Amino acid sequence: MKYLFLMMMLSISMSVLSNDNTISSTSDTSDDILSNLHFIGHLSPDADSVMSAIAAAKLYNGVASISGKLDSESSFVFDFISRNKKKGLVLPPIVRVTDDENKLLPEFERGISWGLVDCHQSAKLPINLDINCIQKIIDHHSITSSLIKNPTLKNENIDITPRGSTCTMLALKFFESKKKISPTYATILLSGIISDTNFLTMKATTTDLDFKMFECLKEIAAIDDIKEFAKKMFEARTSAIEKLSHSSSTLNKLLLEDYKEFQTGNKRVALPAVETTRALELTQNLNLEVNKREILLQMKKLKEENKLDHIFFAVIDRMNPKTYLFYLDEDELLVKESFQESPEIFSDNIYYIPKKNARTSEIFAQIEREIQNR
Ligand SMILES: [Mn+2]
Repeated sequence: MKYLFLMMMLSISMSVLSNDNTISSTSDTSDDILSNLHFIGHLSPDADSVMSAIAAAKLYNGVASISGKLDSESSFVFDFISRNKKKGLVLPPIVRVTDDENKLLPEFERGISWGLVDCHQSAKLPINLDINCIQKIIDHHSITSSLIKNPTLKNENIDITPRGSTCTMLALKFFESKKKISPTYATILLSGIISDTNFLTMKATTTDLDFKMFECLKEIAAIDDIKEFAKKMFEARTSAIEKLSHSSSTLNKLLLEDYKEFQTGNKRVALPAVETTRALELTQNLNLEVNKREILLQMKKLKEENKLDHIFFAVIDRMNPKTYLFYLDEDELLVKESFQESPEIFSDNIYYIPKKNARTSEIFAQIEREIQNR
């Protein structure tokens, strides 16, 4: 019965796939060059990049790798798998290939062929990773001009298709290849989808295929209460973030938790952000005088060190999308004018943006429009 349901779901998703305009090739070649690839996601990994590296390694007989420290959501998923051994879940292997400075360890610098998941830009990879050794790319982010240029990377080995998560793309590839997905790998793939689509609530990026793959995987995974699972995953991230906010000596790490820089015209803008299920509580804590002073000091430091024109720090709520935006004095006018339609001062140097589905990219788009209008 379950199998029949899966096949039904899959035939629906196949028709969706053939009707939309993906830029990718869906046939995966079985070149020699593709055997034993090390699959790797972006630096500062999130659950989607970790889980898609694990899934791709399974699907293509490669090695799952991680650049940087395991994030708190992925670590929750690994704990969940370990706790559910009796249900047949088995912890999949993954190798950390970088040191604490985010550089590839010497043994991974040469003689390794890489498969990229969840990213297609060299700026998001360890600085000493040779891009000429990248032989495959699977990414759900919209294609940018900074797509890696490697003459030996064949077009048919690049799949960049806008989806809610890379795990959605890999789930489809599993089903298409008719390889069996075990409950462990269904859990792995589900976790990536849950994290990147914010449990399928991220309207701007979540596609029909994300919903369909989610349903198919849910049938296979050994998770009793998927909603509770998602909630606990987000809680794990929230507690890790809150821990960093408890002492002024770790507040700088909070800014580096998800640090992103953007270029607009000749202006360089950084928008570090944290996503939490308790954004108001976190912001109230960060608004305490000693904490706020430290946050603003660290922002100034980053601005100088990275030669930025502007820097903002966003605390984003995952459950009821809204954002608290920290800004430096000199950017007060820019922020005010960027968010004219819903301005609200939470406190000095903190703006409250009651916007649905706030993401760093949307916040940046608002600021970028204002910078360009100046
Ligand atoms: Mn992703």
